[in-house]
Amino acid sequence: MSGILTRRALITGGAASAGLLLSGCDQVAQVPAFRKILLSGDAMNQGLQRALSDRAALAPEFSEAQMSPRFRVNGTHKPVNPAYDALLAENFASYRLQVGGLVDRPLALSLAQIRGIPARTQITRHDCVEGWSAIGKWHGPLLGTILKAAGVRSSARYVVFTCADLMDGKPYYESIDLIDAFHPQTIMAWALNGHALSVGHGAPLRLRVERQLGYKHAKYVMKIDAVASLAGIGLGKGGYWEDHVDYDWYAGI
Ligand SMILES: Nc1nc2c(c(=O)[nH]1)N[C@H]1C(S)=C(S)[C@@H](COP(=O)(O)O)O[C@H]1N2
Ligand SMILES: [Mo]
Repeated sequence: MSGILTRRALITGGAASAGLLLSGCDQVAQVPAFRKILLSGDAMNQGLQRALSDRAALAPEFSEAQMSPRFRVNGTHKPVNPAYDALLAENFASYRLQVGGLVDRPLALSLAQIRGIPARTQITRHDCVEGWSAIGKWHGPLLGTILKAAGVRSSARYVVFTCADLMDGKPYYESIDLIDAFHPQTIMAWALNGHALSVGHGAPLRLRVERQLGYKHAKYVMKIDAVASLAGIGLGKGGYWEDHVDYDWYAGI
């Protein structure tokens, strides 16, 4: 076995493959081939290496006692989208997370399959640029585990999230680079504070990218695409707010 996750391992989710997934995702950041992709080419220099090691730092995690009594809902409270209504009406039974773009093995994962992937639980602080924060306990598989299963091609540089809520008739979207995508705290969360995500918090699945500001944490994620460039996404700045209100694309804190 090469150590690269197979789609079968992800989908069968048995005990043996679960162990494989777990060890696989722990190792992702260390995999020499992967680091080589990140550091290849002309950009390889000391400054980049320093940036990379800083960016591998972990966001603070908190104790249960520090959790906020209430976690505010912000942005979309409920997508106004008949397709989303239909999914919600059957409790997301026919929801499929599409994983595509520059991948060798496109995936369409049901919620049951996603819930079968070994998950991480993390109590972190969410910081919204609108001036509020909340500490909550998020649970879900590493985005890196899913991307490994899909086989992200070496030509990819970013992952783009397409959401179910429509802004001016078009889906909300966000993007992060592969460093954040494979960060050990970047998860696709399906639970908050021990309960399946509410509609307000992005049911059935939302991104947690813990070292970045709140608007990067895409809710209602329907599709994840690996891409080489953000030029063709929305208006080209990589996210709805980046394109429309001039928020920074890199919202690392
Ligand atoms: N799809 C989608 N994702 C989104 C938003 C949104 O409006 N639509 N708002 C963003 C902003 S600005 C914040 S602060 C958080 C809020 O997440 P919460 O509602 O779970 O607190 O979601 C982010 N992700
Ligand atoms: Mo926000």
